[in-house]
Amino acid sequence: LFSYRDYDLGNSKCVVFWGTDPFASNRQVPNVISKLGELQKKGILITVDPRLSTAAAKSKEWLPILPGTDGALANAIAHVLLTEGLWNKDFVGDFADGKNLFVPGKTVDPQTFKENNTLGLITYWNEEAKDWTPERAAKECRLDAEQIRRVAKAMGQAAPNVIVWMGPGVCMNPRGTYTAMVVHALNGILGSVDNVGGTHDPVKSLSGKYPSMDKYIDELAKAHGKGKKIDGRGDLDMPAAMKAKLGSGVVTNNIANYMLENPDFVKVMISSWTNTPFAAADGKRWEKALAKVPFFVHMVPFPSEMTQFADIVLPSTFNAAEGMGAVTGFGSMHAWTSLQQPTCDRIWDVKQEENEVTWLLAEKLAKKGWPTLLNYYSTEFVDPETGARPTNEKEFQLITTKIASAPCWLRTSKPIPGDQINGWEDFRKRGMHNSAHQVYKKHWGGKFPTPSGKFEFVSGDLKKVLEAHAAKYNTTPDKILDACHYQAKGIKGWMPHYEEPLRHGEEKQYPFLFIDHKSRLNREGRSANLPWMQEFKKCDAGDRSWGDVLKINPIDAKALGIQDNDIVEISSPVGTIVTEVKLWEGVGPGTVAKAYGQGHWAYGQIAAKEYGKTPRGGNNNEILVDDYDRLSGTSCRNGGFTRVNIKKNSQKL
Ligand SMILES: Nc1nc2c(c(=O)[nH]1)N[C@H]1C(S)=C(S)[C@@H](COP(=O)(O)OP(=O)(O)OC[C@H]3O[C@@H](n4cnc5c(=O)[nH]c(N)nc54)[C@H](O)[C@@H]3O)O[C@H]1N2
Ligand SMILES: Nc1nc2c(c(=O)[nH]1)N[C@H]1C(S)=C(S)[C@@H](COP(=O)(O)OP(=O)(O)OC[C@H]3O[C@@H](n4cnc5c(=O)[nH]c(N)nc54)[C@H](O)[C@@H]3O)O[C@H]1N2
Ligand SMILES: [Mo]
Repeated sequence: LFSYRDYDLGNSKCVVFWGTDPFASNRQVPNVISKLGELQKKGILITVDPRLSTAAAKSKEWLPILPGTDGALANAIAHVLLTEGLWNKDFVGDFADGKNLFVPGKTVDPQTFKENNTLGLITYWNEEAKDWTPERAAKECRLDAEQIRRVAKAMGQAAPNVIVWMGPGVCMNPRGTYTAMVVHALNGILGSVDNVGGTHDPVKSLSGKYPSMDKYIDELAKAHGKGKKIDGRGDLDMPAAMKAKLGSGVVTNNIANYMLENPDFVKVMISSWTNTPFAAADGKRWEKALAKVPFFVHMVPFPSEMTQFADIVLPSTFNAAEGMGAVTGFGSMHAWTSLQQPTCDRIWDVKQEENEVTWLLAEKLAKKGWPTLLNYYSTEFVDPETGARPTNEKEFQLITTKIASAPCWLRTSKPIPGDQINGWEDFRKRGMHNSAHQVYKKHWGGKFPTPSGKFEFVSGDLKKVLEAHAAKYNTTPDKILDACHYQAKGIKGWMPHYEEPLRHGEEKQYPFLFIDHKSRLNREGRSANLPWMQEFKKCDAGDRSWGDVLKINPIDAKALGIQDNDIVEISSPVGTIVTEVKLWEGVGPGTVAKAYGQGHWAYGQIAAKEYGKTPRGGNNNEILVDDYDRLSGTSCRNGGFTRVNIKKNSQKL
């Protein structure tokens, strides 16, 4: 659940884009665009998004859901699939005598149903889905019951060649774990898990392991390595149980909170490729926290907001053109390892942070009388091809890259799965290794990575995690759930169910739900300093070039006396930004949407109107509240978890 999945788009008859817009963001935009024509011809596209996204514009059905209510819709779709007998019998199983006993509002005796690859379907029906009629969900989600029924039937008819593509719009909110479970449960009911034209646990890419550093770590470091982490993971109110392991999720945005509460704790901080004051929700906290760090080193190719707080800037390679390393990824039913290699000579004296700066730091430490790190690097790291050991940062960069990619190109007695590559020089020329094609039904027949080996509607791992966490704090799973702001009690704590959305801000004071979305031509918080990005900003549906607009429904605009191009203040419980307005029917009344990416105050001459002073547009992260889905440790940005107030402003931008 807690990772990206892969999708067999080429064989699908129905794709549901749910809280994701892969024609504009996500991992393989050109690939998804290239499949659009075929998908429209062969099947049906459905989008669940409170905003008219690119996917919504290209889909046959758009369900403009009220933010954060996705769990109710998923329950209703499950309800229709089960009552209409549209579940996939092959994957799920069937009633012993073949007669469908799923009747709205009626419980089913578990003895009467024989499950194949799933566990707990009847519990999910009895505890949850039986009461979620399309009419009930339509009210909760502000949708049309007939549309819900129609969409559910279309999904059921295409099963098992269906994809329910669940994205951050579903899960990146304070109760996202359970919403994610209900939405993904549909893939189970439809039998699309691991199936042709369905959704997949991605293939693993080939990568090599760095040598163990165990021998080089002294007792003190070992003990401290196991100590409390300042991001709060593993705390009572932050299980952060990624991959069902307690305290394994990294809760980056929460670090600022610890730093503010313990201002003398962090003495030295070194950071690469980050811009938390801009990119993290309620980023102002980061500005305050960073200002107090006695010694902060930022390793970046150009200055950003975060760099304004640095004591030293170590100019780094611009990795796409100057760096070297092995990068892994997946998509289109394959995984790959690609070799990032320099495409030009370095103009300035810059270093790659991970495999050059680390070596140079080790050398300096050795000169000061601490040789351990350098010993580790120069003894244990061996070129898998030549057997050479590194003697400087350049050689270290090459050898670490070769170790990390060796399984792709190093010929041994065992065959290499996927692309056949003959040694390092061949790999260097090709630049990448592709895995073999994904295997279908790889977890069917008891091989799911769950305690039962089945696709679990009632999760054994989540139960274990909650019980272990409760035991650690001498309390009960119910109390843990409460401390983490979930509504679940008892068995609901480890099964898919609907939770009312948690929203920050009083409705009276902040009447609008804020919808944050990515910008087509952005890379996260970067890109805003490119003139062409500004020139083509209008590629984001509803947006304007060189601008930053708040998109508001004309009905709301009229009530507020707001017209197109007016300037408004958008306020939330944590901050206020000022932008232009666009009247747009791509958002429903009571909700407003704005792309993330503008509002830089220190990011070059173009991104900011006046460097260091006046931003161009407003940064969404100045109004988004800092909160988490605490079971996973995920930070929130979707689901309408932040309420805002809109006020007309007489100033001109
Ligand atoms: N409101 C809102 N906030 C979001 C998101 C959203 O959708 N909405 N998306 C979130 C997501 S998914 C992510 S992943 C995070 C990303 O957040 P961050 O990881 O903080 O990423 P960026 O904002 O892109 O900032 C990266 C910084 O690295 C530097 N940099 C650029 N290229 C290089 C390079 O080649 N080498 C080095 N060393 N440095 C470089 C630049 O100074 C740049 O400012 O943002 C999150 N923030
Ligand atoms: N163009 C572009 N592509 C990118 C990036 C980028 O910055 N720009 N960043 C890359 C990175 S680091 C990441 S993590 C991926 C992320 O890519 P995805 O995983 O696809 O996620 P997002 O683009 O954040 O999409 C979130 C969607 O959820 C919708 N949404 C908001 N609230 C709700 C809700 O309550 N319910 C529903 N159903 N939907 C809701 C938003 O309108 C938006 O369409 O993209 C990557 N690709
Ligand atoms: Mo991301």
